[in-house]
Amino acid sequence: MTKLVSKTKVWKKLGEHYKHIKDVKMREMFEYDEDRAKKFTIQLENLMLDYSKNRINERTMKHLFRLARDCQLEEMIKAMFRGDKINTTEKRAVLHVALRNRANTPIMVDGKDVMPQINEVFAKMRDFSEAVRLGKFKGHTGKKLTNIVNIGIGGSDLGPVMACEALKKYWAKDMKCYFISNIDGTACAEVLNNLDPETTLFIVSSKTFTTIETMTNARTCRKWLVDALGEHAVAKHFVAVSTNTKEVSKFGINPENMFEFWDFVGGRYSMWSAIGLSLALMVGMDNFEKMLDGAYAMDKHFAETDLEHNIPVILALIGIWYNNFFGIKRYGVIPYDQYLQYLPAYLQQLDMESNGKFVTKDGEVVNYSTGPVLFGGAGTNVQHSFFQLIHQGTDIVPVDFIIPAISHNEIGDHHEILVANVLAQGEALMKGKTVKEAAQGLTKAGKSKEEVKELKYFKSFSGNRPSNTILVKKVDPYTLGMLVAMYEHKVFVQGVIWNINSYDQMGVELGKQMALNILPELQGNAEGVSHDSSTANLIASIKKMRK
Ligand code: G6Q
Repeated sequence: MTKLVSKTKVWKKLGEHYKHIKDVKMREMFEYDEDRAKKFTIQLENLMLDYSKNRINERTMKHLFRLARDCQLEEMIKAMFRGDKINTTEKRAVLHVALRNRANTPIMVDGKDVMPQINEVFAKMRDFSEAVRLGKFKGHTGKKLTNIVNIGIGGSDLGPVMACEALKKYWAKDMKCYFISNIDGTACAEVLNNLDPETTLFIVSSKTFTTIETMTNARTCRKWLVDALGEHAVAKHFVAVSTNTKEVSKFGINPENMFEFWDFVGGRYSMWSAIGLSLALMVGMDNFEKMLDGAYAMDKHFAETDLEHNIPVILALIGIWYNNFFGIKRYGVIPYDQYLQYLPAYLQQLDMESNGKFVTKDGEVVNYSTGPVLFGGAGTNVQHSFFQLIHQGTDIVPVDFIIPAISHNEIGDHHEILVANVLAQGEALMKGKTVKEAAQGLTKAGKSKEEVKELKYFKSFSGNRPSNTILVKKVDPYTLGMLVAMYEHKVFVQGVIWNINSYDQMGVELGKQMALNILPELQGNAEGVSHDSSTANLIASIKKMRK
């Protein structure tokens, strides 16, 4: 039996329903229904989702919940939390939720409870991070380790980068953290230039411990340290986070200084594991655990709340509505909080690597679009760059606005201005400005009749552009945990509906393999690798320029 969701009855119903709603203005829906905001707002503790500024009505949501049920979403949620091997291509459980299973109830994989090993690693992270923070675990020359450098890429980088920045206010005052990810030597050079080897601790974060970028960067950093302090210094300045003990030892890191994680934690879902060691060092294990508590609250909400009141489910279904029925294949995330500036980059990997798939779990090519292009940046900055297109471009771009009610830095009226802006953006996108209103505005501003005629179209806004507003009290560790878990589950729900495996990433492999073929050619000792004429010409030109 085919598992193409596009062949279901409810999919067709949604298609029919789309025809009725596509020309309806949200502005009018708000005018006709005083309770609209109330109806389409949902709150979990200090996180509130207002999804009323979407091109939906109650019927839309009813059909979408039916769609979710028909796709066995409720069963699939249970399967993930139970530890079933829902990563079908790699035959793995998907258990980032076990890392924040604060109730510590057993979760079984292959007949074994995974919780004891998770707790053991957290205890080791606590001991180590406290020892470093208190200056008990010192560098080779007896100095306190105050510079933390995480070496990792993709899922072993983006989470720690994002979370460390998000929780900067909680950093130990005398410590700083740095991230080296790109293979470009500049990434290493620019970090190492500023550091003193005696006070620097490197964390080599790599699930496989074979990733070329990370291992090359790690070797460069190792050499830098050994050149300054000698071979014996490595034990005090290098730790590893990995699943691969053998490779860690080979690199010269004592397995005692290795923090383990497991196959059931996907790279882009791993910031909750020891991959978050840089964060634990910077903010302390208590704060790290508060982040886990927040994620756990969202997990419980996701697993235990009916679909109609379930925040990640609602976000996911609205995304499907735009993607598959309006044909909108892009989506923006705009946090109005400087500390969350790297959240869009983090979510870009989470969403696009998880749901950028064209084959269903059953190996059938889909005939509907799956994951959208996700982009974003911090507000208000983005208002001064790509928001022009979001307001007046020909393409509709649904956005999520994220805003904390309270700032960590209440300086003058900065935060009030920030909040006023995010609210104004949502309202402006929804309402727009008709040509008539634009003309009236110009007349009121004293423009001549000719000027009004000339400018009224340029000054008009079609409106009816959707946004979600996610309001939180403050960006603290708990809230960050809630927010990230919310998006993880949203991605899960969409993957279930599209019937794709959100937990592999085979699409990144082809380019990697081809790079391995090209490398010896650039180094001048290649034999008979054939390329298209463009690639061959580029290789030749690079060699020529270097001469
Ligand atoms: C994430 C991906 C990918 C991965 C990196 C780093 O889900 O699998 O981004 O995290 O390729 O891999 P290693 O941790 O094995 O170095």
